[in-house]
Amino acid sequence: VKGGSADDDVVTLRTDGAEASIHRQGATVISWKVGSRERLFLSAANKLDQLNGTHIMGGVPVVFPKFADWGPNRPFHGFARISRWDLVKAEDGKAVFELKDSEVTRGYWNHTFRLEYSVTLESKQLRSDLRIFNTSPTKFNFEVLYHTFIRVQDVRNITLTGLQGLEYQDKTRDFKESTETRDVLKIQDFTDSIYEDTPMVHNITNTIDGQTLKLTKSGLPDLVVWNPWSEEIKTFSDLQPNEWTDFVCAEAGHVVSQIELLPGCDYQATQTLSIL
Ligand code: TA6
Repeated sequence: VKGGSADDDVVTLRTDGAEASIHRQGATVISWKVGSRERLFLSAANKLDQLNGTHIMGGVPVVFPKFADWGPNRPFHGFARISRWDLVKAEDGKAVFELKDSEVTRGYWNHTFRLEYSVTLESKQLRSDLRIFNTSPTKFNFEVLYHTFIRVQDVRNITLTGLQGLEYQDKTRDFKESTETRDVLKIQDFTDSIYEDTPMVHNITNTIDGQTLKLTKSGLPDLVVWNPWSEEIKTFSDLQPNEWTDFVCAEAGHVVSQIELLPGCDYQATQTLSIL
């Protein structure tokens, strides 16, 4: 790979003092370094060499075609993040992956589709572009989300902006609908909120070395904010109990309502993470 390296599982991109690695399992970005500091959280509980079809806990998992619970015998957060994607190309700071329907996916969701996912690395920016093609003769509905684990030095010291006045479902209180009154959000307890129709840009301050991470999204109207805090984290076998202070999930998605895609049409979901 010009400007990087690739082995069977992981593609690494390097440019202008930045580096990103993407695992073919789920086309999951598992590392993004700016100024030689890691900006994404990856749980130490992961065993990347023996995933056996389980999802990677951390980085930027791609959630498709369903966010959260999908009913019995269907993988939580959809099948994209537990599928092995094909590497189409990787050069000059950009890696392109593809996932098409298979008998496995059709077993969960009986539609034909093609996903084309590109990850582009610039000196202080990481861009994720997902294009969803409906290659079937009938329309289908889906949800899509980037389950981004932002690495932070202490989740109690960050702020998140752009949510004041928005409706949100509070999953920690049985999906209770509320209106956000805070213009600057601090995470001070178990948080699992689904904000509807949020602005294109959200700033997460004081992540690493006091730096702000700017999240820009298009085709992804909603934002999920999640941190399990000290008790709930113990219910996750793929997280270590002390890791709750090391990350906040700011998840750009289209999850409050479904997207209907007509035959032959495609949908684009883009997220850009940049270090200010
Ligand atoms: O996006 C937030 C969430 O839905 C939480 O409710 C929690 O389930 C989290 O995702 C982790 O899910 P995972 O399947 O990655 O363990």
